Amino acid sequence: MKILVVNGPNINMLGIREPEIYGSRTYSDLVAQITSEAAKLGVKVEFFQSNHEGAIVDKIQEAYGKVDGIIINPAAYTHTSIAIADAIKAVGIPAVEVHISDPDTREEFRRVSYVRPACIATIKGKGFDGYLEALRILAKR
Ligand code: CA2
Repeated sequence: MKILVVNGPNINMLGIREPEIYGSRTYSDLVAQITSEAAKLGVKVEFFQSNHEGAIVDKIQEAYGKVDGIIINPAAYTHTSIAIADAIKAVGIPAVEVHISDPDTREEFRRVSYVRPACIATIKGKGFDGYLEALRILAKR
């Protein structure tokens, strides 16, 4: 089983600022934590982080027929991107939306998620553990 883990804009900056919202661990720490959980579950993982909407759409399309599940934190594109939502629907790969913080309890503009209806589950507000939960959900399928 292979899972693609997609992270959107500024996730590569984790740990650098706003530790009160996103914690003090870095993107490399996140990759290490998911890699370790995946090994325990016997799942292969591929990581992709981009600050560009089109690159994320391209990556999701490339996953068609090659990947069994997608974990996606679209970051700010969550609240704006119909293109990413459409790409998830187009490939038909089960996807889990993950957010480190809980966007529904923050500013009004973070309360909409275009991606949510395209996903089988949403995990929010659980920090990095949310990605591990998403991995377990997809591994069980
Ligand atoms: O809580 C999440 O995981 C978010 O997807 C993170 C996004 C935000 O736009 C979403 O509303 C919720 C932000 C990604 C990281 O942004 C940083 C900001 C400052 C310092 C480091 C990262």
